[in-house]
Amino acid sequence: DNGYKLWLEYHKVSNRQLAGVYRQQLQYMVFPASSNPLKAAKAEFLMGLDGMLSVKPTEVTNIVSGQTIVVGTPKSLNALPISFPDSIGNEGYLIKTIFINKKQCTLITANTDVGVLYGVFNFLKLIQTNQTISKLSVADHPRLMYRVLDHWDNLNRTVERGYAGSSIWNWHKLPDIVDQRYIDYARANASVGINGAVVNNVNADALVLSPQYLLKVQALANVFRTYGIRIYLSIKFSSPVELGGLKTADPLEPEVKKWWAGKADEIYNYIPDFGGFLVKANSEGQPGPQSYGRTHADGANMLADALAPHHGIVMWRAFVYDNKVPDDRFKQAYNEFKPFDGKFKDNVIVQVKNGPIDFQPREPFHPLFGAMPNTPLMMEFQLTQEYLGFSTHLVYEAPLFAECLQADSYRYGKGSTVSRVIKGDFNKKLITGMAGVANIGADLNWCGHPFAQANWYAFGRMAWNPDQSPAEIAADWLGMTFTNDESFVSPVKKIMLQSRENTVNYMTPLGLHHIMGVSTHYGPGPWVDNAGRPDWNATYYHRADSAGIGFDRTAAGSNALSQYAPEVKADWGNMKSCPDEYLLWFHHLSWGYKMRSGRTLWDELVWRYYTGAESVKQMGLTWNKLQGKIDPERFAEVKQLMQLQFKEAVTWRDACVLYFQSFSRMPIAAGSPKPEHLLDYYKKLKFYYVPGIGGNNYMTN
Ligand code: BDP
Repeated sequence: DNGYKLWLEYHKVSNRQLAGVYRQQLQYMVFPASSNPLKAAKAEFLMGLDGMLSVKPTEVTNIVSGQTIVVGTPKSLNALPISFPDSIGNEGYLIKTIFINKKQCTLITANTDVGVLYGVFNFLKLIQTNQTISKLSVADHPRLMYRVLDHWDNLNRTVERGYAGSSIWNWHKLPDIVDQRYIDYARANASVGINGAVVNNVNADALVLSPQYLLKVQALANVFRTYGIRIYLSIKFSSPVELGGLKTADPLEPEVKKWWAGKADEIYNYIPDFGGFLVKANSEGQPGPQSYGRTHADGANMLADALAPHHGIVMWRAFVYDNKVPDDRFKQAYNEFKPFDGKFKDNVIVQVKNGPIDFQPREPFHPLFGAMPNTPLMMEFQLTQEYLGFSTHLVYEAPLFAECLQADSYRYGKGSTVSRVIKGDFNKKLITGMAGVANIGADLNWCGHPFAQANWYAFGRMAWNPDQSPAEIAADWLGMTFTNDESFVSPVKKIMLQSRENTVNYMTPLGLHHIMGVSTHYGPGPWVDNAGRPDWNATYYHRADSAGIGFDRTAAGSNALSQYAPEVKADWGNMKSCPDEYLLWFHHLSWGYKMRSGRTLWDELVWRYYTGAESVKQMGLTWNKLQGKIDPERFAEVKQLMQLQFKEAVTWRDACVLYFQSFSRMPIAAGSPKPEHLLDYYKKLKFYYVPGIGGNNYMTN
């Protein structure tokens, strides 16, 4: 098994008795399908049942018997005497055991065709995870409107921060060749409710808006539409100059506004349901409104005006930093965006990374969440493992997502979690959304590491409902992807749930951050102090010296904590109440500082590094015992990956412990294996040609 089928394996139901019960309940079906989404839903339904049960329900147009499955919208099923609920919205669905003409049937219904598709995927999931289907009453709907994958894919098919091969979009062959992969991609997305895809890198090439490329984009949009997915493009703010030959891209210039309005009209000619633009402006060298003395609001609103007649949106990124905040990069996005609260047009959503720096293994939630009551904020998570060991390390990210989503911003009193903020609980007028930077490439198994697929899956589930539990999602994913055998699911679920904490421990324990190798972000680089800019250096973030370690962000330091609500500021600002997990994010502490555990800070740091690496070893031992429970290909692949991960975790541990020891001058606790090499060895390690920035050269190695 090469993993290509993702969680849509539809493997045989191995419990024969259960399979018999399912077959019994699936003898007939009423499934009229005239639209593309309904046809896709029906094809999926039949494929799933065939795979799992080798059964094909007899198609009927009326209820002739019980054991009939009835699938459709009020419109497509209008011939049947069914009372439909109307509370499930446009994308919600209902799966319910009902009686029609006194015969017991299973109804899968929704108000829209795409809702039916979601219902079908969820019905199949019940069988995939061996649930009973005899007394069903499942009603569900998405809590967020825009559930979008952001591909950082360049037009030359390199993928910025992509670790799963080249881009799946074959721009060269598009629009003539429509690869089956595009369809399978769309199926996978629809199965978890993802309804948008930004197909090109945020560091955008203006070329993507040329007629030649719009035709290619149109071909993808035509595939996606069937599966309820809208296509979006990242745009380069200076496109009017580069593509349109104008002298300026100043958003307040009438000719610039006209150019964008014309471009929007042109795009909608090709793609009537085009989603809109994603914009990275005035960040990491990208052009933006500030290049012309204008503001983020000026830039975003100008584009919003161009898209509004067509119902498109602008996703304007808050990931901005340059040298403007000399004391702390942490503070820049808040400083730049907070003053514009309420100043953005209704179809603008500000896309904010989960944390204030950049997708670190652990970050506190971004202070903008809750701080802009009149502005829609879209969560941006990173699925691709830029700072989490690329596609070599098993890191299940749902716990990272949940930690951020369930964090309390206190902005509207106790219980105003980030999840509630992004769901628009405190301002019902706002549009809502979540974006995930995709971890998908042309590798056979899509994501590089078989377990990285779980992050794509979990992202979709949590974009649909940000409050879902990582444990439940992991269990579903394992059952659908590998097997429902509890003797496999139970230990592997534990591995998954523990995996992110392991990685935090062997990379950046106790609130350390951004100490990876410069630019590529691969491997340890806590010693990096000569990058192009101060805030690209690891030393800027950890501030280790002979007295101690950590970034003081209290009032005595950069005071970044003042960007949070008073409750959060008080909690994290006091080293006694600040959780260990965030300690060095906010405090510079002496090496001898007494931790909650009773250990000194130095001993605790070392202990975490060792525990992290040790847990990877344990994970590997657990995995090895599971041989025979899943297919040999994926078993062997994961086994090797875990061995490599352990090797790399040890490198991380030894490099960091030795480096920090050069400041603390304290010993590694007795009993721990000594690092194999001297610090200098780790400093000199070179990782040639590791995947990195791809075709963009705004940063150099
Ligand atoms: C950082 C990446 C860089 C991206 C940037 C972004 O290192 O490659 O372009 O984020 O989000 O994480 O724009």
